[in-house]
Amino acid sequence: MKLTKLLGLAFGLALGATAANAQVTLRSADIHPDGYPTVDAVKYMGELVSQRTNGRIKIQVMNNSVLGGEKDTIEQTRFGVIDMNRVNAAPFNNLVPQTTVLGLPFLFRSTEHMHKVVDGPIGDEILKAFEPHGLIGLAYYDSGARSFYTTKKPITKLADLKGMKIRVQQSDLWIAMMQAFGANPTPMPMGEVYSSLETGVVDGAENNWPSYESARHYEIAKNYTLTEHSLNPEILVMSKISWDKLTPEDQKIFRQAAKDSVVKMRELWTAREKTSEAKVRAGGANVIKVNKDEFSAVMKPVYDKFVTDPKQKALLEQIQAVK
Ligand code: BDP
Repeated sequence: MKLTKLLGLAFGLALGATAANAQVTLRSADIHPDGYPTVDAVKYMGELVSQRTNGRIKIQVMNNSVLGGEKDTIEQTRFGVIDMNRVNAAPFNNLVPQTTVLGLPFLFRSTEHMHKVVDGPIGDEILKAFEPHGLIGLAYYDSGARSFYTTKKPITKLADLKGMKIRVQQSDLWIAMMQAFGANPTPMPMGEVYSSLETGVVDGAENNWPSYESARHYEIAKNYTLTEHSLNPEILVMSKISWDKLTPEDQKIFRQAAKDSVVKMRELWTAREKTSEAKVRAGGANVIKVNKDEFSAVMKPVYDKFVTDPKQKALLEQIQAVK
């Protein structure tokens, strides 16, 4: 063998060795502040990945919307600018229509029902549907029940929503849902909601206890009406571009660590729902109970609009059949 060839071989080996031992840090986006359960769950996943790859791969959670609103970070994740992203299911609806069923109003009977669906074959099928769109679906995280909150007029019955300007997530499903409730939907990213409530651009919004609290919306929108109209989960995804750079062994480690982080997330979530509720009540929130049947009774147009093709119908029926 010629010396140059030998040298080349040695160089190649050295490169290979460095590549295998090299440290990689993957960036994961989240809009929530420090200490929010989704942020801590992905950090926990990062610890597991780091342990299981002997420190070769780390995950850095870039939260607090530093990488942008959810719609924008989803695009950046598809193009590999961001490696991972924890986003609510809603901003995925227009891109991955299979996610739409998860947000349908009054669909899940309970958190247990939702868990059974996302933990089983239906959940897997929906996660697989991300791949043609440049994303790898890794896990579902809890997001509790979403309820309305308003700055001025409290919602005590369905008729109160008539004509109210309500902020929604950027999803056609959510726009249609608000219209069916009789409200005037205003889609915008979460980061703009506080000032929109403050300046009267919107009369209200809707979210779970922890977001209502952590985004400090309860300070300006004091009426929290327990409609609990959706249990739409959070979804953790990875850029397919970043995914394809992992070895099959590392991909397995990622899948397992994501799965393990779900267990952690559920513990964190249950605790946080309680502390957030206590905090907003202590902060003077006016918590209102309503007759939920009155609200669910007007949701048929939403189902008619979004559960149209046979595949969506089958998916919905499977979800409803889960005991
Ligand atoms: C929160 C979700 C977050 C969404 C936010 C919203 O955790 O991903 O961005 O709602 O309403 O519950 O935009």
